[in-house]
Amino acid sequence: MIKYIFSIILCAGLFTTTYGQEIANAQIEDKVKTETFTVYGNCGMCKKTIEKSLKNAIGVSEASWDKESGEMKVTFEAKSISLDEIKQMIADVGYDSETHRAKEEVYNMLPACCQYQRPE
Ligand SMILES: [Cu+2]
Repeated sequence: MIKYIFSIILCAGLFTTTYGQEIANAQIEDKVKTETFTVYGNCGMCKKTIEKSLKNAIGVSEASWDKESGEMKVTFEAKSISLDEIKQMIADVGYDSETHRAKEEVYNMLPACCQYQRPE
């Protein structure tokens, strides 16, 4: 009888662990995000600079900027990098977003053709 009860407990324990693991895995997958936001810029050269700024960013698997719409699309792992950090990396190479502004001196170092109209 004791053996019987023990095996039931063991089974329940095993089930809970497997189930818990599955939930954990699903949560990790959930954390691969794709976010879209505006980055101000002008031309194809801006595109290169903006996209290159995230090339070596750990956790970023895809980054593309559209020069017509100014739309930046980034796919990243939320456990490795935050949207905030991503926007900061873009600002660090001279490009503004709605929430992160590039430093004046970095902006001024952009080639003349890339000196886009900055948002207020
Ligand atoms: Cu440009």
